[in-house]
Amino acid sequence: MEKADIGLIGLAVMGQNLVLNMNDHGFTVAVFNRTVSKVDDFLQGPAKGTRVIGTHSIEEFIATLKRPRRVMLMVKAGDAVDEFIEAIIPHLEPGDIIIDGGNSLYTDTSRRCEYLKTKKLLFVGAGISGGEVGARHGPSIMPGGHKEAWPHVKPIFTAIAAKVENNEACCDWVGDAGAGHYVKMVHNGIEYGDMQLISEAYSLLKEGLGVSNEELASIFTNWNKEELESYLIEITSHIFQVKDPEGGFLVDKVLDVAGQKGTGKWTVINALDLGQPLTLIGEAVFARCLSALKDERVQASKAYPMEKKKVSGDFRSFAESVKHALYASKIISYAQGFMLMREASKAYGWQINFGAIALMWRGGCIIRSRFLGKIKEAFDKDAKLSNILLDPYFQGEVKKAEAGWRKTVSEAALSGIAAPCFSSALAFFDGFKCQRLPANLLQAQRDYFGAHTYERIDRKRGEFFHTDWAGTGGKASSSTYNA
Ligand code: 2AM
Repeated sequence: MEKADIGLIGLAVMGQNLVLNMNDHGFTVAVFNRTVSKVDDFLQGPAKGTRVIGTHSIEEFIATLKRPRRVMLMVKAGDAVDEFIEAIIPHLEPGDIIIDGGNSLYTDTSRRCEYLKTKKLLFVGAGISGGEVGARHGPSIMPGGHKEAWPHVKPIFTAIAAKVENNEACCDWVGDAGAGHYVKMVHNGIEYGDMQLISEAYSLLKEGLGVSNEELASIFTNWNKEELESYLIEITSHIFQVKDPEGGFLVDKVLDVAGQKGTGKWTVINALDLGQPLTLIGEAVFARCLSALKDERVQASKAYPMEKKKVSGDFRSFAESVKHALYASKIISYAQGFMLMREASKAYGWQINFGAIALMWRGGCIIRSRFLGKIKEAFDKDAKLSNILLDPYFQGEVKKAEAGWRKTVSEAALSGIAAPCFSSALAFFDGFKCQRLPANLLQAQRDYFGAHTYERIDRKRGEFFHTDWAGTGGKASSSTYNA
């Protein structure tokens, strides 16, 4: 009997589509599922006429695999992954490989890596993005874990992944332990930021300038031919054109309450844990939270009525400014995202390959864009690049967009249109490029009430001083406060 190149457990849509994608690329795949009847449904349905091998027990499944055995799990994140790992371990031999392609939390992946090492098995946690269509025709795949497994997984993953210029696959080794699933989580966080930025541009054009849906579609179509070219800009231009069968445009009928499944939140929690200023994604998560307070917002809009004030300046030049604000803010968001991943790589000892991340996100996934090609180029030029904002190309881009960005943020403030991500991106930029922040005063306050000490600009770093500020002229007594 023909042996399978890889086995896949979990025949929900993502699993099925990955199997069909592997089959298209010449790999023989064995499949198994907890509810065994789904194996036959799959073989008689979507997999009919393919070389896919259906199996009806774990024993039969494992027996069909070539060695080293490659077992990919596409099951629900959480306990189901651990349960299947336990179920297959007794049937595996040292050097066999388990791949988790589900939406696992990176900390679980790191834990499983350590555990499976004790069993002499190799483990790969692969973040997979692109949804059902991506899985079928070319997803972005972000694998991490035990690097010894990579040569055995690489031919399959690079064959089925999305391809960009020069037929480069949107899949490369990310780093050790939970790095693959971590990078997928940050991808989702960045997606939150990109979507909110687009929504702020929409709001300023619509509320501030009174642009119609037809004009919005045309503006976004044009933006999609330039540096902002991306999947999200493209689908946005389509959304503006869709009519409601009951009349008018569908986008105008959609309730302004955004849901979330939590990956943005987890990214921001991790940024707080690592002390990284991931302000833009933070604002994007909070913007969704604010949108959910619909009833309170309706009440508050009556308490604070505001005369609708159009932004100043002509249509064309303001639309151009908004484009610049969107582009510059996007650069800030990615700079912050890469700062976070750099810190995670250091803190968790993961050896993350940053150029590879830009390549993996370049195609196949929701945030795919021309822009990520430029980030890839920046890391190709300088693999040790400390910050995207210090790359000469992006410096030039930010400088070109800066005036329009500032104009947009000030017009938003003057006309009372919320633009939290545009504004916080600018605040971050101004802080990041500021040689001397007012943190001297803040640290003085900390020393005043809490004797937290301070360093001096005229002494070497690491030397700490404390002053009895009240005793040297300050009026309030430090003993009054006990913060
Ligand atoms: P099922 O078809 O038997 O429900 C996505 O939900 C995939 O994960 C499906 O293949 C599903 O199997 C599987 N799955 C969900 N929960 C599971 C569990 N607790 N144990 C094993 N497989 C599970």
